[in-house]
Amino acid sequence: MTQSGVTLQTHLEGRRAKLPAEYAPTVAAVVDALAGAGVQIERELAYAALHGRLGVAGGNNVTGDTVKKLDVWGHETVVAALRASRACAALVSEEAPEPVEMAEGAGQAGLVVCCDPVDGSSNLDVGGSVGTIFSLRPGRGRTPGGPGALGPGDQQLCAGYILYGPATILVYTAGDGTHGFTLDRDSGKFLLTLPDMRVPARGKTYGINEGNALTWHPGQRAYVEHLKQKDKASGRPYSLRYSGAMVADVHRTLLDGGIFMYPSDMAEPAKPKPKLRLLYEVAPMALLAEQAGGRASTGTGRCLDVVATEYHQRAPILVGSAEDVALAEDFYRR
Ligand code: FBP
Repeated sequence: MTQSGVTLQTHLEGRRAKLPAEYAPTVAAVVDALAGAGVQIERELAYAALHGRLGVAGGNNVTGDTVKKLDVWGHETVVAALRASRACAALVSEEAPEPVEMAEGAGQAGLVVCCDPVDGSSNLDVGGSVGTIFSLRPGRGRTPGGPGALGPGDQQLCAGYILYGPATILVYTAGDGTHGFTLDRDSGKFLLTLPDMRVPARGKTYGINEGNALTWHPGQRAYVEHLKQKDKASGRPYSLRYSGAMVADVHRTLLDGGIFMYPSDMAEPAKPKPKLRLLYEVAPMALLAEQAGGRASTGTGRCLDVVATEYHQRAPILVGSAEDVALAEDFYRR
């Protein structure tokens, strides 16, 4: 990890040529706004207990999760930052049942942002790592802007996450590789420390909630059993690493290799039940992984080929090292 002195803003400027000309300025403005929201969120995480902002807000969100006070606060912070950017036409957020339309950014170059303001909420009250996940799609000047979020994952212009751990790290792609920045808490600036991240072809760790094993597809179960078998040549057994926050688990996987998996609940084989949300969890992580030379699969196909038809649609994901994900898919086919 090197400290290059290159700021996120300068780096975004350098990506302009890779983006459709009309959207380059708004992509830079929105990522900058989300970075600003991230600085506020990372600060509030440190003070949440002192501000009485731990614990539940009461009620569930549209996907049935218990909503934490910081989920609501995080959502409102993201909404305010995106409105102020005047570059966002609509926001699809985990914490809002319908898209939040934003007249401020409804111009031709306005973007539709999909966001999980606080990912890993179950870690909030226990001091674990959490994150923010975002994805940017062209708004095409439509009003309402929300429907611009729907469609396959390849329509994403940009995707990223902010990891709130010992350090605060922002990782993004604008279709030209995946790059990581560390927050300099003194200046409040994100500085390039992980240029052009490359996922190792194969890893030594796997991440999955083993507690769900009885509901997995038989191929999924056989693959995880395979990872536990002793075989020096293939580096097995792999070690289990699972933090409870997708951002933290995917970040480790992009750096060290290996595979993170949240497969569908197949208790009713005819009605697979995935957990993670396509627009603001699965699709952005899939784009980041592919842009870093990795792979992201549903088990039976490419995550980025999954077409979103609903805002809070769910999808399975196996993401990480290309060879590990390919082998997992092979087990699904057997
Ligand atoms: P939210 O916290 O945003 O709802 O995210 C879902 C999530 O917490 C992921 O970050 C994580 O990978 C997964 O759910 C953990 O699920 P489980 O508790 O079922 O293992």
